[in-house]
Amino acid sequence: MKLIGSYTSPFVRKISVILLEKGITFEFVNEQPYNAINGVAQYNPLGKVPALVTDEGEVWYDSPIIAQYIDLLNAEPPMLPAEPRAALKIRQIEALADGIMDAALVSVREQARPAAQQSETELLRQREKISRGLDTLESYFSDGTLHIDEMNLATVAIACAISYLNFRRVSPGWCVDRPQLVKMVENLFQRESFARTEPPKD
Ligand SMILES: N[C@@H](CCC(=O)N[C@@H](CS)C(=O)NCC(=O)O)C(=O)O
Repeated sequence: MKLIGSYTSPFVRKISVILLEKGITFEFVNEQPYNAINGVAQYNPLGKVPALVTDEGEVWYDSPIIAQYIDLLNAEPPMLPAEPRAALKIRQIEALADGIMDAALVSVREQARPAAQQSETELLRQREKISRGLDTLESYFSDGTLHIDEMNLATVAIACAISYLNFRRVSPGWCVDRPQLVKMVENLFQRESFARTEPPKD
């Protein structure tokens, strides 16, 4: 199976981590979706990574669908609970973590524009999404929805989102007053799957 992606994308990292944790062999095809010329659209008409190509030639996108496809392969450990409603909750938290990645990505793209064209209002809007999202994630540890020593689709997605905030220096104070999030991601960052997928330094 082939994973089409870039080494800096948090969405791609989520999928790489899941494949590594499950011991599923894959070939990484490095594509830069923001380059003027790139090969991503032949896999995903939206021109976004990740895309997954199976050995049978079937193509899956976007990252939540790829994660669900991988879980159907029944390789251990499962990333979703067996009970459908509990699984739906984990997938909702994955969506929240993905939304934080989206907001961080928009911020990074906005800040890459010439200073005179950047919108402070837009940057603030994105920062607020990230902040509200992180507060909600912290509350899931306080109310027992998530546990700091747990690895599932939600916690992997959260760790990838937070690692991207660190990598791009978006919301650098994210860890203030969110002690359980800090502990959870520190646990996951120690795993080989995270060490092997660390984004390259610019
Ligand atoms: N919802 C998508 C988001 C993927 C995404 O935004 N990927 C970025 C890289 S981090 C991308 O390929 N952007 C290219 C573009 O927007 O044209 C997913 O979960 O896979």
